This record gives sequence, structure tokens and C-alpha cells, in this order.
Amino acid sequence: MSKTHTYEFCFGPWNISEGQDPYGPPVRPPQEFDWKLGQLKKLGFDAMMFHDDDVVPDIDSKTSAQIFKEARELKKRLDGEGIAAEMVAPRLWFAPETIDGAYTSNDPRHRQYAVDRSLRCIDIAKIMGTDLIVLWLAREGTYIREAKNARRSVELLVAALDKMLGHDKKVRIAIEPKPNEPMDHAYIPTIGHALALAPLTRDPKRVGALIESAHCTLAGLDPSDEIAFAMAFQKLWSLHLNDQNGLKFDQDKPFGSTNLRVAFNQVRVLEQNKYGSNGEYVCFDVHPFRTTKVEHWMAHLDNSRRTFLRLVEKARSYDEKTAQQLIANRDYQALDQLVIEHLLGK
Ligand code: XUL
Ligand code: MN
Repeated sequence: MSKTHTYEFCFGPWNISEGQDPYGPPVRPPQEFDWKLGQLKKLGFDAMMFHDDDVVPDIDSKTSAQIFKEARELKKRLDGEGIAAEMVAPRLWFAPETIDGAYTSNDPRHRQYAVDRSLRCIDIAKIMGTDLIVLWLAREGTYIREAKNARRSVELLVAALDKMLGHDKKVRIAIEPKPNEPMDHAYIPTIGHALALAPLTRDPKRVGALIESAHCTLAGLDPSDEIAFAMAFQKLWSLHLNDQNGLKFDQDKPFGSTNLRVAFNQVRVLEQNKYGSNGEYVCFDVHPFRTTKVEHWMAHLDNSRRTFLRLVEKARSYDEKTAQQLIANRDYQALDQLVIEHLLGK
């Protein structure tokens, strides 16, 4: 395992959240984008991830010319700060046209809206200097099974991917699976589902995946296995590290907050497979707790990176030789304790 491999870090403007939840108002005041960019710089992160309307607010009310002008202006500001745009994702879950889904909506006009907005998102990404589009398929699923035809929905997803791949010959699409929330059941719940879509498209090598730790936990899966699976296909193009305490709403807790051993295994598998060697970023899709005071607003991001880097040290100092002997002797009892005591610092 290389001891010199280094990582580059990233987060999105939504990760500095105001703390609103479905049962109460914001608890921290809204901040301008420039303030958020300043915080990212201050923390020493390398890149920012964007939704299309993080780049161009109120995007649906603006002309293409206005959208591209604003994107170019933002790109200039990012260049001035030495910050890269990691990816751009079409936010297909707030508009009235996406109430019943986007690419899989039963209304053809709404499906058209989703595709048009996705193509514009690709144009924005190009201006922002990234070829990576992330698709979190938020509302591509159902509340009740009978509402949509599941097989047709897969075909609609493939048709939408084909339009995106055809729109720009360089663009790469990373699908971010999540099994539920806001839907009861999503059509693309796991990394296996995401990667199985690729060969159905016109250019399979440009369809890959993004893994979020919490989304794997929500699917009842181990995030490190999901990471390894995607990396076996050379398809892990981005990563949202965070944590999740069991099967409930998507918590986006700081990395390692709930289960340090699960976090350790994610870092270990990233190390083993040299994640980042093709320029992929480690992104933290984490949120401050609702209770977080304004003066502690950025701690969840700084802490996630600290925990990550400490776990890199732990992965590099893990006693592989003893582990291999225990594995050869099928002494998994001792192997279990080896890991626990390593994490405890003994
Ligand atoms: C939703 C989620 C999103 C995506 C970006 O659960 O993780 O923030 O990462 O659209
Ligand atoms: Mn995410």
C-alpha cells in the first residue's frame, strides 16, 4: 500500500446548511455564495461541487444567454481563487415539473423539461471546466408501486442518459444511487443498479457512479463493499463520504460520526485501490447538526477531513502481516480484535 498517495477534498455550497428540517425553520442565517467560497478556501479544500442552480440561481427563469454569462462569471471567480469545480448536477427535484419524477415522470412534457435542463447542465459544466455530471435520481421511483411501470422507467432513464451522452462527446455521467427518500422506493437504489444501466446506453464507458456512504447504509449495504465493487469496474468517479445511524431519514452526519469501523473500512478500500489517482476528489456530503451555532458552522467539514486523514494513517499502519496470518489460520475472532485494538490505538 502506497504511503505517499495524497487526496484532494471537496464539498458543495449545500453542505453549509441553514439547519432547516421538516419540523422547523432555519436556525442559521442564509449566506451568500461568496461567503461559502471564502469558507472553503479558509479550510484549505481544493474544489467545490455544484448543482446547476448553485452556479446560476433561479435558473428556470433565465435565458440561455444569461445562464451562460453567469456561469462564465462564476468560473472566473473560482479561477481567481484557485478552486476547481468538481462536478455539476441538475437539481431535478424542486421544480413543479418534477413532482412526479423527472426522466420517469408519467407526463411527457415534464420528462422533456428534465432532459432539457440536464442538457443545459452539461453546457454549464463545460463552462465550469468539468466533464463530470452527477445524477442523483431523486424522484425516479414511486410512492406506490402501481403508479409507474418499472421496466418502462428503466427504459426512460436509459433514453435520458443517451440524450445527455449524445449532447456532448466528452461528458461523463456519475449516477449517485440512493434507495429511498424522498421516494418510497427508488429505481436505482444501489451501485450495482447504477452500473448495470451503463451497458444499455450508447456509450457505456462514459456512465459511471458516485457512492455516498449514507445511501449505502440506507440500502442495508456496507459502503466499503460498494466502493470496492465500483472500483473493480473502474467506475468510481466521485465519492460522498458521510455517516448514517441506521434506517431512517438521510442524516448526512460527519464522516465516522456513527461507525468508526465502517469509516475505517471505507478509507482502507480507497487506499488499497488508490482512489484519486485519476484526479477523483474526496467529497464530504455532510451537514451541520441542526443545533450547531453559527460560530461552529464549518466544524462538520473540517472534522470529516480530520477523521478521514487519521483513518488514512490507521489504514497505512494496520498490521497486514499479522492480519494475513490470522486469515490463513481462519482465526477471525483474533482478526476482529486486531482491528478493534488498532482503532482503539493500542
Ligand atoms: C441527496 C444527495 C445530494 C446529491 C447531489 O441525498 O446526496 O446532495 O449528492 O445532488
Ligand atoms: Mn450526495
